[in-house]
Amino acid sequence: MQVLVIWMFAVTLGMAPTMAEAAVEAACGVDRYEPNDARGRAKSTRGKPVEARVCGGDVDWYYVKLEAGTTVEVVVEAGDEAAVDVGFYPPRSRKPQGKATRADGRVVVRYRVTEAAKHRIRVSAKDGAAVPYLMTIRPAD
Ligand SMILES: [Ca+2]
Repeated sequence: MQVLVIWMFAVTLGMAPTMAEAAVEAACGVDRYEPNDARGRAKSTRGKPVEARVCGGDVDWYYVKLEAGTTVEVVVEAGDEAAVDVGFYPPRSRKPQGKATRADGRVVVRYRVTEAAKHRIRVSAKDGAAVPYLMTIRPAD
């Protein structure tokens, strides 16, 4: 009882995760890129494939530095192309850009880079279930 009261007090002060937040983390599991739930907390892909997971209530933000004049593909393999959404955000863009295709368990977003800068990627789940995925960013051929 005493622990519950202390926890409720901590939640009230915004110090402890609420039940809903704790449930989301438990359902998704924690991957090495968390916390990355907001655009301002986007994590670098470090030029490597990203293995992570999303679920309802958890979104993942990443950034990657790209050179102007190249066309890139962001490939998110999730086993089911209908399970995830992928948004590609050039600098200052509030709306996702690029051409997305869904097939073979993958979502691919293709974009021609016009500015050498950080570009951001948002991965989210279509519904509540946890979705593990592998994301790679590669030059389009
Ligand atoms: Ca996240």
